[in-house]
Amino acid sequence: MQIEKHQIDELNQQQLAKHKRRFEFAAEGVANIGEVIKKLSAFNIAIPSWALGTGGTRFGRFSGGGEPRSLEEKIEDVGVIHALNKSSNSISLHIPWDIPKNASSIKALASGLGLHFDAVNSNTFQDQPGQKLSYKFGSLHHVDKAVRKQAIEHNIEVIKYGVQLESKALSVWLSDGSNFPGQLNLRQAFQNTLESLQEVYEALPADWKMWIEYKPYEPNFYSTTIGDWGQSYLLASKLGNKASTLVDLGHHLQGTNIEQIVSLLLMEGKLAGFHFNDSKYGDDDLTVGSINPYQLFLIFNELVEGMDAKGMDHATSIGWMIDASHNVKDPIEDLLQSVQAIKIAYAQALLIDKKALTAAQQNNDVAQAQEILQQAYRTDVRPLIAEVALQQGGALDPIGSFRKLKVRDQLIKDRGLKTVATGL
Ligand code: RM4
Ligand code: MN
Ligand code: MN
Repeated sequence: MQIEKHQIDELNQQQLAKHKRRFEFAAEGVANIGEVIKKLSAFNIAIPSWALGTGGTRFGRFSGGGEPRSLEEKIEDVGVIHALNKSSNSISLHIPWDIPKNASSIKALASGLGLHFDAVNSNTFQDQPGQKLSYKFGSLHHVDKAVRKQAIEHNIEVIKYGVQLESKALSVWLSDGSNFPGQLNLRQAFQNTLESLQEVYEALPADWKMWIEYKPYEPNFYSTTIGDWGQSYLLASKLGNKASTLVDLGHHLQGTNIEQIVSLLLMEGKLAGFHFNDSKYGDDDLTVGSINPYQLFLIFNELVEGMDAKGMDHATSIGWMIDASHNVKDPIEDLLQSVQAIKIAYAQALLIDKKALTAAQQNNDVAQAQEILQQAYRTDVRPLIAEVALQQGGALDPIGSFRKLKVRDQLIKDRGLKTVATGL
C-alpha cells in the first residue's frame, strides 16, 4: 500500500488557508525562522522494524489488524509514515526478527520509497529455534566461552546483513545480568562483556560505529551488566573511537536527570544517539512526548546547545531513532505521534534565546533562565512543523490524513484482520 502524492496534496489543499494564517502568526514571533525551517527540514527519525506490529505484554497481545507480515510490508509501512511526515526516511532492523533474505530487492524497495537503513540491532536476549547454546544466563558476559563465542558470531553476522543494506552502525543491547545476589561475579561479567565486544568491534568495517545501549533492570532484576551510562561509557572508551553510548529514554530509573547524561556524553564525543520513547514507570515504551514532553524539550536543549558548541550537524552527527511498541494504538498512528513529538521538542529547543540564557546563567539570574526556557517550551511550534511538511510534500496533518485516507482499512483488506508480526 502506497500513498500517492496527489492524495496528500488534496487533503492539504482543504486546510491550506487555515494553516497559512497559523503559520504567519507563529513565524512572526521567531527571530531565526529561516534557520529553524531549514534545520527541521533536514531532521529525520528512524523507525524500528519491530514497532510496526501491535506490541504486547507478557500477559497478552491484541492485534489491531492489517499488521505487516514480512520485512517488505514493514518497509511499506515506513513508506506510509514517511510519505505523510517526510521525517522518517530510514528503518532500523532487528536481526533475526527481520532478516533481509534478498538484500538487493529489499534495498530497491526501500529506496523507491525514499528510505535507507539505519543501525542494525543484534538479538542475544532470546533463544532462536535451532540455536545450539542457550542465552538463559546471558550472552556476551556468559561464564561459558562457547556461549560468548556464539553471541559474538551472531553480532558479526548482523554486521554482515547491515553491510549488504548499507547500514553504518551496529546497535547492541544485552539483557545480560543476574537475578539474585551471588549469581554472578560482577567484575568477571563486565570483563567478559568487554572482551566479547572487542571481538565484535574488530569485525566492524572502517566506516561503521558500535552503539552500546544500557538499561538498569528487566529482564534481570538484581544486576544488569551494562546497567547505566557509566558502564556503557566505560566499555565504549575502552573499545575505541567507533564505539559510543546509546541513550534509550526508557532505560533510566525514575527521576534520573537524562539531559545531564546526554550533555556530558555529547561533550565527550561518546553520544551515539537515541532510542526515543516515553515512560511513567520503567521501560514502558510509550509514545514519545505522551508523559513528559518537558523532559524531552530539556534533552533537546542540551543537544542543540552542545552540538552547536562543537559545530556538529544536527541531522547527521548522531543517531535519531524511536524504540517504542504499543499495545492499544494503531502502530502507524503511534509512530506518527512520536515523530511529531520529537520534532516539536527539537523546534522548541531551536527557539531558545541562547544569548539571553547564557547571560542569565552568568549572572546567576535563576528566574530569568527559567523564563527563557519556558518561553520557548510554551510556544506552539506546530504550525512550523506543518509548514516544513508542506514544503516537503508531506501532510499538514499526518494522523488526520492517515485516517481520512483510510490507510488502515486498506491494510486490513490487503493483509487480513488477524496477522502476527515478528518481534516483541
Ligand atoms: C530492549 C531495548 C532494545 C531493543 C529491545 C527490543 O528493551 O530497548 O533497544 O532492541 O528492547
Ligand atoms: Mn532501546
Ligand atoms: Mn527498551
